[in-house]
Amino acid sequence: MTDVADRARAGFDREFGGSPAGRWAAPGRVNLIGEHTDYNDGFVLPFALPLRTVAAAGPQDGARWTVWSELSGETIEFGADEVAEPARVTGWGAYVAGVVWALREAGHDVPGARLAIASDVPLGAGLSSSAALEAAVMTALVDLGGLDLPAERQPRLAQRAENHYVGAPTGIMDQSAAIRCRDGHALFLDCRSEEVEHIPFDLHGAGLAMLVVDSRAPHRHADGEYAARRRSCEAAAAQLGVRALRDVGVDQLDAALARLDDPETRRRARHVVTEDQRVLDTVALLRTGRVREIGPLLTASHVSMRDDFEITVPEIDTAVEAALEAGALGARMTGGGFGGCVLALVEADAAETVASAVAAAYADKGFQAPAHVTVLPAPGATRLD
Ligand code: GAF
Repeated sequence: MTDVADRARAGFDREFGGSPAGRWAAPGRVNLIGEHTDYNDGFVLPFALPLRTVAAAGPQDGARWTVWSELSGETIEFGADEVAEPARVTGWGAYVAGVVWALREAGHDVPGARLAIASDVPLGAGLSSSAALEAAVMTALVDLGGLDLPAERQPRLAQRAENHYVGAPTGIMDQSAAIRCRDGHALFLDCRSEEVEHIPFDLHGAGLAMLVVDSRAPHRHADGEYAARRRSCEAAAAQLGVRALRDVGVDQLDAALARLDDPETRRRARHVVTEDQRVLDTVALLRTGRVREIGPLLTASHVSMRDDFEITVPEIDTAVEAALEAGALGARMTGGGFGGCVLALVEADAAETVASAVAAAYADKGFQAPAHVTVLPAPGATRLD
């Protein structure tokens, strides 16, 4: 397949004629650690993937947007009416229309545009293809229109597009990763203040590799379960009289849990509070270059997601167990759960052995064969030309 940026340009030329004014790329992400902490005002540590979505864009008169996507092969068109209120555009176009809606809601004079979208970020694998699309479109429109919207304020608007236009109650992690990540670094984000610190994450220098295994597990009611987890966390915070679970420290955890009478709510709260601490511990190790030592934190995060937050599925648990048995230093599911990908931190020369062990464990259980790739932290959204 040709390069994704070339495909976006070719799509623009074929659909609209001529050259785009520019091309903007935004990546998919994996989350190193800090799962379901973002909507609890907590901490996350994602990094960008080398897999990207590219928008080739050019101006169009008036408040009109025409968008071609290579994934569906369709061209859709919408105007001011469709972005006056949420959910008027549906399907993949909702992510694009949602960005226009959120920008306009925030008072920006969004330029009419033609956009051709191509992507290497697989859909449905939990690698945030939707945030990559939102970020590519947002950065394109901001630049085309010369809008006064610095990168640090863009994730909140992209999240609003997803929450209110598309209707998915996600946190701010994925949009932040797509927009704010840096090459070679993980993004340590405080989801309350939106302050970031770029944490060097030199896998290569440590003789390590990050294996990403696509579990290929069918998503089982992921949307409803995600919303239910969010409600449990909000209920726990309300019962504890705090703004969000972020305000409960691990040293206060036992006392806090004793005040929650529902066992399920207790488990959900314990995951979030301990997960925030695991992010802080991971950051502390990475700040001093102790990459190898983060493995047990990754595995502890998985156990917490499996037993307390209850968002893993058999394929995912099988992949984690097989990776650890084959010598991974740590392994965990990454992303919202109920499918998606597993991360395994491995010695650089052991990646293929670990991947084969996961594939063998899958075959034993009769699961659909997994896919795998090794990745290094890549840059966030950028203008290509
Ligand atoms: C999904 C959501 F989009 C994120 O906001 C985050 O909550 C994640 O699940 C879980 O950590 O990717």
